[in-house]
Amino acid sequence: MAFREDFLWGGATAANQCEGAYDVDGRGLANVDLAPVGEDRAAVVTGQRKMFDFEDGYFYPAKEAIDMYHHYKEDIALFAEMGFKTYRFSLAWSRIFPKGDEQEPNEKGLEFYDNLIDELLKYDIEPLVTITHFDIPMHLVKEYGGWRNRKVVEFYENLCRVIFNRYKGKVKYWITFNEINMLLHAPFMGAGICFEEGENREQVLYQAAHHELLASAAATKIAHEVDSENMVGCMMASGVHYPLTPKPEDVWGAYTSDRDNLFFIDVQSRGYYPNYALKFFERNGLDIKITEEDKELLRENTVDYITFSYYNTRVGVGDDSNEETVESNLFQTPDNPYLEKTEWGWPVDPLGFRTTINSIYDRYQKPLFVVENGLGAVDKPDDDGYVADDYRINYLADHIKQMKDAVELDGVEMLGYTTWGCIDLVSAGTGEMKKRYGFIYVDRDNYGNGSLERSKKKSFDWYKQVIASNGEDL
Ligand code: BGP
Repeated sequence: MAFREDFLWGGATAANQCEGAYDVDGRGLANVDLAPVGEDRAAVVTGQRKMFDFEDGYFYPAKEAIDMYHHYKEDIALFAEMGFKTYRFSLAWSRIFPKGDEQEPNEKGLEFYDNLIDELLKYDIEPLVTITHFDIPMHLVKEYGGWRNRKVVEFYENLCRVIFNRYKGKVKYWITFNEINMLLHAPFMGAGICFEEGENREQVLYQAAHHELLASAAATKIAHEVDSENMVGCMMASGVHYPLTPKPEDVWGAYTSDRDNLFFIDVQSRGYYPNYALKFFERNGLDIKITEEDKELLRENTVDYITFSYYNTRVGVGDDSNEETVESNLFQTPDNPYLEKTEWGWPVDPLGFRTTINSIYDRYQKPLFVVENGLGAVDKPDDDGYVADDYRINYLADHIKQMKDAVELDGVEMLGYTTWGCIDLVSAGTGEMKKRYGFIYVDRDNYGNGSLERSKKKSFDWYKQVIASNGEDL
């Protein structure tokens, strides 16, 4: 058997993409509520277009999403039926601290997570909790400038103290920031940052990055103090870069692009800023405020395990290249003609998954946990409402095979695997509902029409069998 007996099979979601109920039970407004579906979304999530309140003429999908807030029992029952060993979800910060800077949390918001966690435990499903998945209370964005402000580290610590104490003995696996490296690509979504005219973007971004790294180390410290059983992980959007050609400049370009992605994990896993980053700051005249105490905090509080999302690989080129790029998952990358693409133009690369897993494991030698992988596709229910999603089954089977090789043939230590969007939800990149990842179909369209009824797709039974056979029966 390739996978360990207690391998954690399951699925993953994020609060703002599924919960809805954006203003229920005292929840405050969050950055992610304000990302509309459609063309302007990209400008908003990247911080180029300020949207600090709902505006007419836009549809904001996170407001209701798939209303998991009111459907969680039904949804968890379906996860249990598939045999989930774990379920990865995130806490909406603004449910717990509606403004972010209060002293006392919102009891009603916490109650929702109490119930959700108890419901999971009822079925022996291990909660895997992302503390922040692209969300920050809007009050912290408006009043403090989001993660550019060091004060936000304290507010995040307050949040951590509350949840680690409250869920002590119930939740063991934590993730501090979803895809922390996305801060560089989608600053508003990743860190509540909008740019002012003429600002030095890199200065702002790397200072905010330092604050998130500090907050992550502080969270790790608090988690271990509250309960030594706690396991705290970091999380990156992964995918190795292949050189466009064997030309040394392209190879170097691919190498450094990988390193740009790994920068955050380097700090979280090793506990210090790598020299290449310090040199980069120096060369570009960036003045990143890092105190001696900060260095100590980072050094003493490295993560216990490493998690990542994997959707595709990318292509790296030399600085001198004029190669055209295409957009894929908010990254700009030259096309890889050897790979098939999804309906949204994302390359499909199962072997690249094995390469990526190995490259991360080689570098850190810590247990890995794949917490996102999956295929975003348009599903067409037949007359009976059934979705025969063989394309999704094939995609996942091909990727799981490669993960299996990484474990069985390469000896990578792997804790678990959660597919992204185990139930259909709102897409982070586009805000669309029609970009579906789930084993469970949700009747809802891009603009909020539909009954919200849940139904099993073909992949539901397939994944059930994968879990029951511990990954043998693909
Ligand atoms: C990751 C995010 C998720 C998720 C996924 C799929 O970057 O962590 O939140 O949505 O990508 O992306 P998309 O929803 O754009 O298809």
